[in-house]
Amino acid sequence: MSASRDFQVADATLSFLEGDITKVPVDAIVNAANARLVGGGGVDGAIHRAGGPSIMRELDAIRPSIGRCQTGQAVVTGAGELPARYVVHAVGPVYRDGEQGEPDLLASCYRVSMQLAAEKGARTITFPSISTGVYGYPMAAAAEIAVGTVSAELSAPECPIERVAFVLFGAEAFGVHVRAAEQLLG
Ligand code: AR6
Repeated sequence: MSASRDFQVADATLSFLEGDITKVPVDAIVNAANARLVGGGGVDGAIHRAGGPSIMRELDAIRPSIGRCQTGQAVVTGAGELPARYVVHAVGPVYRDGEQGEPDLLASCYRVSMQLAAEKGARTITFPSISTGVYGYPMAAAAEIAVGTVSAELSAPECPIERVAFVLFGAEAFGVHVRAAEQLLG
C-alpha cells in the first residue's frame, strides 16, 4: 500500500488507500459488477481471479431468481479465497452524458452496498471507484458522489459500519478521491 489517508465521519473512519482491493482484509468487499453478474475485466476480473470459482458458483445460483441485477442495485455472495467474508456485487451505471440518471444510480450503488453489508453483520467495507473504468464515469464527478454518499450513510443515526475504505488503483485515482474528501469533509 503506497499511500493512505483517514478522515473521521461521525463515529466511523473513512479511509483512502492506494492499491489493489483484493489484497486488503475487510468484512465486505464491494465489486464493480455488470447486470448479468457474469464477471468481466477490471476490478470484477481481479475479484473473481483472487476469490476463486466459488464466487461465480454462488452467482450462478442467484441469477435464475433475479434475472439481471438492476443498475444501482447489488447482490451478496461469500468471498471465496479473498481476505473477506462477503463480496457485494454492485452494478454501476454506464456513463453517457450525466443526464440519464447516472448520479442517482451511482449513489444508489454505494447506499445499497452499505445497507446489504450491514444486514450481513459487516462492520468494515472496501469500495473500488465504481463505474470509473470500463463504464466511463468521469472520476472527479464519481468521487464526489461516492464520498458524499458514503459519508451521509456513516453519519446516519445507528449506522453500524465502523470503517469504509476506498481502495484506489493508482496515484491519480487516490489523489482525486482524497481531494473530494477534503472538500466535502474539511
Ligand atoms: N483494485 C482497485 N481498483 C481497481 C482494481 C483493483 N484490483 N482493478 C481496477 N480498478 P472497472 P466499471 C479500478 O472497469 O467502470 C467489468 O468488466 C479501475 O482503475 O473495474 O464499474 C465488469 O464486469 C477503475 O477506476 O469497473 C463490468 O462489465 C475502477 O476500479 C464493467 O467492467 C472501476 O473500473 C464495470 O465497469
